[in-house]
Amino acid sequence: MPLVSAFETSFGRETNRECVIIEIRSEGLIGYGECVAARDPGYSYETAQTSIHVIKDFIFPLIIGKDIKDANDFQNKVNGIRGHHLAKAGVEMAIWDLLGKRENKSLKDLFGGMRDKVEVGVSIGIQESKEALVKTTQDYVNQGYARVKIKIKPNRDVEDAKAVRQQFPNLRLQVDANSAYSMDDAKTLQPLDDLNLLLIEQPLFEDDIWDHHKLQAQFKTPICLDESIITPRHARYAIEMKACKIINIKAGRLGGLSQAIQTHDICQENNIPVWCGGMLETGIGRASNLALATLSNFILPADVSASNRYYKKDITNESFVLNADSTINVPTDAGLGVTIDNEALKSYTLSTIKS
Ligand code: OSB
Ligand code: MG
Repeated sequence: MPLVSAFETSFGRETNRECVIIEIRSEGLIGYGECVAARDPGYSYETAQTSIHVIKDFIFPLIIGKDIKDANDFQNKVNGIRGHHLAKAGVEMAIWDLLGKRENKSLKDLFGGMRDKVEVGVSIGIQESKEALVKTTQDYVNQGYARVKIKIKPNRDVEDAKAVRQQFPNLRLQVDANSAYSMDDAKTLQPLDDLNLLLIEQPLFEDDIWDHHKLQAQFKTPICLDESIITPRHARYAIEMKACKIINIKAGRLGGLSQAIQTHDICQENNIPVWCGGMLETGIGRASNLALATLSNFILPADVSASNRYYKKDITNESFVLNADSTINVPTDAGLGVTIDNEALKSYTLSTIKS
């Protein structure tokens, strides 16, 4: 699916998104899920192709024709498959959609969510120049986004952030390094500490927690972990090690919505605020993110922007729009609460695999 604008991070540049959509049929109902793996192993070691392999050859054989009570039952069945959280989460999403449709309840209600709209922000990729970044930021601020995240990488960090801060003194602003720094070059980030940022997301290695602890001790700005938190246990480790003050929750990275909810709860018990991350999802994954972000400890704005920030034509009939108060409404229909635009889906489809 062609992105409306290319999305550049410290690990690469995406202009088209390869999406894996999962459809599960059960009891006369159809459930949809989205696996958020990308074409390339940049954010995660998983790719669209590895997720197809793992889902088809390992996950589906464990669940097809079996009675699955709920998401926990699903997690128990796939417990023997190590890693591959993005693949598992895509399938779990489809199961939640089915559960909601069977109970005639929205995911928000199944989760016990407490809001009907979610405060959101926009994630801006690395731009050609800091001038271009300021202009892009202005465009999104004009559209009504009240919180902006900018992607940074070495040599495109402090000056970029300063330029945006100078132009927008009161904007809620945060940065995301996607693991681009080592402890040595993280010293160059110190001036970020004076820019009144909401948080600095994942500066160090994707599998690190301990060095983030050391870095957090040197910053008054909260460090937020994304890539490093791959299970609820990792959230506990990070909290016990004081490696961060905020956690970004993505159901994909954590292996499913059930695991995302557990992580949310652990953070809440420890007074660590969370927010919902995004993976440039289609309308399917976006609906899932919005439902998740209705839980009470999702305190900071979500990386869930309006549909038109990502795709000209999405694969759901519903599109998500930004309200004047920088929120997006949470779907209320059963399950994910979205329907598939089959024509759009067909037009984008590269291959279909049936099990
Ligand atoms: O690190 O949060 C990230 C997109 C792809 C991979 C990693 C990340 C992101 C985003 C996009 O920041 C957020 C969005 O979906 O709007
Ligand atoms: Mg991130």
